[in-house]
Amino acid sequence: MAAKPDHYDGSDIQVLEGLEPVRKRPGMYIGSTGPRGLHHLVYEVVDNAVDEALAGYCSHIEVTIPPDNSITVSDDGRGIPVDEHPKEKIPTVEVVLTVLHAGGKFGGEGYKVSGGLHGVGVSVVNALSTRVQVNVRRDGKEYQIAFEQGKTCEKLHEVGTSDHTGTTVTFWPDPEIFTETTIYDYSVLAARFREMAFLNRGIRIVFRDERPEEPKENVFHYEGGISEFVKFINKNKEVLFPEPIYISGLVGTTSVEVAMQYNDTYSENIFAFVNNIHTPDGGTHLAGFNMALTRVINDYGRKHNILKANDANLSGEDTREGLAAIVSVKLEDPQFESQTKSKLGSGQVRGVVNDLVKEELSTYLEENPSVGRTILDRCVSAQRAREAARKAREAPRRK
Ligand code: 28F
Repeated sequence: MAAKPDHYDGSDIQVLEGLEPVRKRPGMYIGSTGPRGLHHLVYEVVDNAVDEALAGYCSHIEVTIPPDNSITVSDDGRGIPVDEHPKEKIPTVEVVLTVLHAGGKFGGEGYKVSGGLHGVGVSVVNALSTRVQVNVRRDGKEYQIAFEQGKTCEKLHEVGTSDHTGTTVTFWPDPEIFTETTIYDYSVLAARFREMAFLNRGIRIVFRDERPEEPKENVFHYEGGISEFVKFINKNKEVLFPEPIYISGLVGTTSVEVAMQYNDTYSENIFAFVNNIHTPDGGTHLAGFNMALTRVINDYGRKHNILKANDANLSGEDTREGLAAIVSVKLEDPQFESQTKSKLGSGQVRGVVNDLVKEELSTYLEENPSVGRTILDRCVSAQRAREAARKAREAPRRK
């Protein structure tokens, strides 16, 4: 007879409460129960497959919308473990699906690069679905387990043998929760899957819509990663040099990737991400990039006498005009500034990105003087145009 626990810790309480809190306040977990929340459910499941890919065990992810109102995500990873969970005495896969935040990585084997929900876990999807069915291919067998509104309705059982491994999750969003709509928008999902493929070079996401109205299929796979992302942004524009500049580095457990390429427009298209989450309000990663960019371009201009001694320094705006760039950082336990998690607050990232970009970009320009020259000319002309516009605004109005 196991000794009665004389204390309950967080996870016990979580198991006791089950997933009721999620159904009571879904907005707390998925932001909203409108279309955005509906799509977040898919991102949460796909993110777990992407995590398995980033851990190096999966390369192929398939997302299918069958004619009924479900959605299926499949990967060729190791398969969620089915052994009995040491503490909960039920299969691990059942713990992952029924205990809040249980899907997090065990041990130090990499960290969860979560998506828009910031890794609340697939148990949230379970709570907000009328049915979830999970098939695990592992140890030469295929297992199945199913849930209704987060509660196990079919215990784990073998359904056959399998010569490959992986996980498949099919879920039917609950119309009691998603009262506005439970119909998926293909283009919204496709845009996010394309972004995930750009941000995680090499992964392949096959997306199929089998609904009769408009059956279609897209494959998102970019070996060039964020350099291809920048080319995609510059697709219909004239670019100042053919290949985006690519910078990457790993400082401790923080990985930094930057791709940048100037085009001939006056707009600035710089997008920053943390663990694959878009941070529209920027933050320390973007600040580190902007600081380094302006510093390196000014230093290069001075060193090669393109900026004369009495020329004013180029401003941040001058150096970002016409720039398409992706700044993507991946780190453990990122600190966000705002509740909407749209701005990165982690202080040390600013210095990490700044040092890396300063080092790598200045080396790149020294090794590619024609690109260096082109960028300086572009920024100096931006500065002159801004200066002329300022003078025109300040000129006394003629009578
Ligand atoms: C269709 C969505 O969810 N794929 C997943 C894995 C693989 C492992 C795992 C997932 C370890 C114990 C917490 C397998 N073998 N696709 C997915 N693939 N979760 S989710 O482990 C879960 C953690 O519980 C896995 C060895 N280590 C990890």
